[in-house]
Amino acid sequence: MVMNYIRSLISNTFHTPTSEDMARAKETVEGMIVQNRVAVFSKSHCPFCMEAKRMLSKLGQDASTKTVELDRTTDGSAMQQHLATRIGASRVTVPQIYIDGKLIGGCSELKALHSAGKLEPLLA
Ligand SMILES: N[C@@H](CCC(=O)N[C@@H](CS)C(=O)NCC(=O)O)C(=O)O
Repeated sequence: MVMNYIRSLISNTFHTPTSEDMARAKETVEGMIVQNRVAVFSKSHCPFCMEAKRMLSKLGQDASTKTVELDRTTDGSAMQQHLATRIGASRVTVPQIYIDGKLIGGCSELKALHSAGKLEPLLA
């Protein structure tokens, strides 16, 4: 557990993703988005991510939500790069939240949808 965390930390900090890393990351990200009602690309230390995950949990979405902590995953850095590439951006922040394959945005966008009463219908 601790070794895995140290390995992913070193990998994400010092390792520039190869094309093989990027191909694997793409497959993982696209699979996660397609196979889960709610997909959350998160980092374990990120307060915005914690808030978004808490909100989804309060809305009863634990069973339908797949979360990956990019800072605790060997391909996390490559996955974050792919998340940017797939929306034509040079970089993205975390969390990146997808519902039914559609990008919702980050925590601010999730909260805005919730405040407008538009989140629950998406999750129904
Ligand atoms: N407005 C965004 C802010 C998210 C944000 O600033 N996240 C930080 C982590 S707490 C981030 O992604 N920093 C760059 C990174 O970790 O790559 C939201 O509400 O989700």
